[in-house]
Amino acid sequence: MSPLFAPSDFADPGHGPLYLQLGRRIGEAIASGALAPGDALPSERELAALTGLSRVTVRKAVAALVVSGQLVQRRGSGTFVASSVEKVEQSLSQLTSFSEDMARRGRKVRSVWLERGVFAASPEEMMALALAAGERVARLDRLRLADGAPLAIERATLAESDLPDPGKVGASLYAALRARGRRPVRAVQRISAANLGARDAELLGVAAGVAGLRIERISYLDGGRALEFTRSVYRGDAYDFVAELRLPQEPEKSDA
Ligand code: 16G
Repeated sequence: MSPLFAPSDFADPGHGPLYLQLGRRIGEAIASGALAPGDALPSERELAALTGLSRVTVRKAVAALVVSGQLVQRRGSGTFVASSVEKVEQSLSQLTSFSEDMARRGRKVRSVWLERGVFAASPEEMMALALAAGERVARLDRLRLADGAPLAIERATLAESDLPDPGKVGASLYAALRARGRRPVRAVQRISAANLGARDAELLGVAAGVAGLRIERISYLDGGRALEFTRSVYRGDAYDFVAELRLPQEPEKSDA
């Protein structure tokens, strides 16, 4: 890797501040594949020695690439080239599950359970699911991966009466609900921008503070009752949500 960081070209002030020159060189190495996703970057001290630049300059260059999402820092183990993910184009007009969406694309789903159990409902959960006082809820928090790449963290809540034993849910929540005769038929989804906090970013394999999408879904049963309240954080670089828009129907003009 060392020829990438040979000191010779860094002295030319015509190429802008030194930290930008180094950042550019690392960015180019990632773009050309000379540095592959998951590769470890030399330590700050090693980079300074290889390039002849000061550690302050090296630190500034690395920090800028972490903020732009090209590098990730893992506490205690160093700095790595961020894993690139294939973008998922997701329609906003179909009520589908993560498992169905990925199966349709031929991608292999895996989930890591972060929390699963029955708890007292929070005021927000009570409101969203229109629960009676004292009703308990099943919570299922998962990190969701496709072909090994973490894409989203989903935190689902349902009334305990709709899902008394969350421990029995297997790979798909919607499959488990269907098996209980509770299939959501309609959902309202709210999407907003979010900068990822440290814990969510670490789970998703990106730098803290990078852009993500916060999604809230309330899904309803045939009859109109709210069934599922899910708060998710999606990787901003992994998803394109697509909505089809049509002209509103003009009211018919009468000749009178
Ligand atoms: C989707 C839904 C989520 C639902 C999950 C079920 C969004 C933003 N979220 O990811 O609300 O709980 O599917 O997936 O679309 P599963 O059946 O694979 O567990």
